[in-house]
Amino acid sequence: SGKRLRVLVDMDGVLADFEGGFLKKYRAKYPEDPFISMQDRRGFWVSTQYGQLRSDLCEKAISIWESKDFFMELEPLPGGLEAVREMAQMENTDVFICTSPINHIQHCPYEKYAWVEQHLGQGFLEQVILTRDKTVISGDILIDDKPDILGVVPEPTWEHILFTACHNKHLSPPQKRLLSWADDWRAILNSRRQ
Ligand code: DGP
Repeated sequence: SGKRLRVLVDMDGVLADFEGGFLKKYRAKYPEDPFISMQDRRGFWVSTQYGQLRSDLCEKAISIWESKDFFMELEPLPGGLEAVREMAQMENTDVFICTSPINHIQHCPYEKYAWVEQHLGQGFLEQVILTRDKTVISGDILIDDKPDILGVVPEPTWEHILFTACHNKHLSPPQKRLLSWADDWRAILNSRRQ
């Protein structure tokens, strides 16, 4: 086995509980307004589904993740931090956290780095990639909960493994799935080693 394996791991919905953090803060800020339970979530874009529920709720949803401390205070998803730490220790394996910041730049990019430093340590900052286009990043595997990952490169080098989330669990995707971090992620990595 000669070559190193490069694993790209998404952050929101894979390592950090974006959906749970959103719902908690949305309900606290707008207690009189309707909300969408995790069970009823459909589609990647939270603001799109809230806008369909009632048109004014689109911008109310956006106000939540544009707020200071939203990204910093996201809870880690079960098993995710342990998995990336284990990957980082594996022989012939390089792991990077590959995440798209929102376009409201005041807090999100800083807080994503701060979250990684807090939960994985300062050394792990070397492994962070912020990009709005994941297709230009080369790797063997990308573990991500977004069903359609598109960009300027038509055939990215990575195989997309769809990480199961409340918004994608009803789909029949073309990709292999990782159901959670309790699922066999080690076998998925080994299947891409040569
Ligand atoms: P990524 O998970 O790396 O593909 O990043 C996508 C980001 O977008 C993540 O922080 C979640 C966030 N997001 C979720 N729903 C919406 C939405 O409706 N609008 C915007 N602008 N961002 C959203």
